[in-house]
Amino acid sequence: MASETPGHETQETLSNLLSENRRFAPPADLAAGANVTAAAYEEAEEDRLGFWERAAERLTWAERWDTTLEWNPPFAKWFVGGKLNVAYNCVDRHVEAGRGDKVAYHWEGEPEGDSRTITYADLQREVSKTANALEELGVRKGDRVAIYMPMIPELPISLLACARIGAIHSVVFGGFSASALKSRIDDADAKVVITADGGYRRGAPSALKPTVDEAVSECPGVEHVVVVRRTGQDVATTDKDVWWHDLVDRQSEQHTAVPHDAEDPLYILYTSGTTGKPKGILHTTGGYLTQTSWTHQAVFDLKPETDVYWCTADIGWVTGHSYIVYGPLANGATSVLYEGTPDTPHRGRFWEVVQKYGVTILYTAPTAIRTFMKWGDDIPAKFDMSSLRVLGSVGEPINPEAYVWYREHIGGDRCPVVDTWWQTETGAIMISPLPGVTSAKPGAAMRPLPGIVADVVDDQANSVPNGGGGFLVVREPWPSMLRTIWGDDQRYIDTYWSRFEGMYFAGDGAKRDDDGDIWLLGRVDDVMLVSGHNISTTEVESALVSHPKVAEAAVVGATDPVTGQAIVSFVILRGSAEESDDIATELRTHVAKTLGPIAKPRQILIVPELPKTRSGKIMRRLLRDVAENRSLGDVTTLTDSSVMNLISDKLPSAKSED
Ligand code: 6R9
Repeated sequence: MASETPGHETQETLSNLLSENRRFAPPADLAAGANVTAAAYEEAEEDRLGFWERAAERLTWAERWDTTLEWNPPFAKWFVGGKLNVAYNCVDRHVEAGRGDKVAYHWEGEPEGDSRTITYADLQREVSKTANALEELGVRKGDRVAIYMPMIPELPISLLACARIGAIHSVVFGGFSASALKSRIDDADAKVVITADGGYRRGAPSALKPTVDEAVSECPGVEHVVVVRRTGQDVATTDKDVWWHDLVDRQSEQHTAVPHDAEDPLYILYTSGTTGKPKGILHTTGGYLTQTSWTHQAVFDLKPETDVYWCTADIGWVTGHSYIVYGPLANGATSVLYEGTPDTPHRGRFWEVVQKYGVTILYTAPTAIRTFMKWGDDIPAKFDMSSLRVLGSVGEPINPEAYVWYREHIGGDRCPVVDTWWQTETGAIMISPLPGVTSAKPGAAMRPLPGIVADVVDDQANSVPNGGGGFLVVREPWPSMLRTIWGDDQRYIDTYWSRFEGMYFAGDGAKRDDDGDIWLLGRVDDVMLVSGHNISTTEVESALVSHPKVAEAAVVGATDPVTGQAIVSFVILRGSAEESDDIATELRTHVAKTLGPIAKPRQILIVPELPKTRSGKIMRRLLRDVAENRSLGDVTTLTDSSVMNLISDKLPSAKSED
């Protein structure tokens, strides 16, 4: 029994309130021809390192490694002594194998009709030219290159050109401010920046270059700025600028890809974390490519000859690095690369793209799925999406209701949905169903992938029994793990390896259900302490989203004189639902019935939007400020800071009952 005293130490680490009985078995034909079967779990169990060695053998190595893993906790080296070139593995080897005419990317610009087809042979030419161009600018192995671009083909080409010469790329999402860009350029000490005049965003050209100029004016270490002409808008130029077309177009199409060490750095990607200065997550070469490519063909059952794969993330996020660029290209996949947003020029744009290219595998985020639910079932129903066969989700816990909607309205009730848990830090998928093996439960990430040793522990670092909740940890090193935080080993140790002795602490809460399957419960910083019970935001949000009138919900704990913290909910209604006086009561009763009275929200606020980061994660910290009537904290990573005004305006009408 948990203590009833607010703020007091409790027995239970995290409550397990939600129960879910639906299960979806893999489709028989998919299971029969699946790339990975249940045997993989046993193989990895018997010989974990041997399992990863076989995964690494899917790549082409110039020199084989001599030691699979060197583990000086918490510093790992994988495939020590091995040499390979990532760009060669992603591009050249497919051309050499006679697949040069195969499409690598169907690129779709935001303006309708603006598209390009890029084959593996095209990619080889473009990457080679770009590698030559960077070398002409003086970029050498180990140098850092900052990349700040829209979702155009030159973006993956730039990543691969850096990888080819062994320069370390640092992609900064094209929506970030000049100061965010400057601090990232500074931290990595980048000498070249690659950007564009602008990109298309919601139907209009949106400038990027002025932001770069502002940032670079305070970064004396930057020697050159390479600018792609995308929108053709007027741009001011500086003496560091060179147009991509002037520089790259005249380069030779030949470039020798020299092999790099398996542990040479591949890239830095900054994650903001909850507080303080962004962390430069460092990924290296051999282990990263091994795990991204293995997971990509396992989790999505990719058949490179026939599948058309589309990950809707931005390459500015890790999902784009691992599952638009490195994983799919290493596997010789054909992918869709889309520049724009889901509602431009209309709300059926994604489904139109699925229909146009015959997309078979779709990988998107819960925030997008809940938005589509809100817009209504009739929109996807207008398109032919019978080509789809596997659906994926990433970025946040997917509420069971959103999962079931995705399965039914996008997947036509025939496609398995894989809920993939991982992080910038993990580099690749860690916990996920396998579409040909797992009987998946809506809302559960299910089991660690073969070769991954993840666990849920209590605050004493003991594994929780089935039915218990706690902290998600990883007990053994994995090939694509971050190697450190760029320039700050101590912060790496403190952030990830100090909470629990000898374990990687992910910062997420999780539970193990009665079958031992894993459910993610949100960031532990967001957990609410109500009358001595630790309640996850995810479970209350999922209960709200299971009400037919609710499209999206975010909950936070606000200080309460009686219960320590009380649950305050922010709710977006579905397109068809009317806001009525009784709705708050109806929803509070619904949550109490679904999860028990302890989880009943004190307040329900109906809002038009929720504050989200640019990768679509809900920023509960800002909602806590609203719920506790504080002035707002840092809003710079919000997609749209005006949503906070819309939400604050709702506060006086907040309904508090009982
Ligand atoms: C890939 C990515 C990582 C955080 C992670 C967790 C949340 C991601 C999830 C999920 C529940 C999933 N997260 N996938 N939570 N279920 N399937 O998103 O990386 O941007 O670094 O975020 O996202 O909280 O810790 P990143």
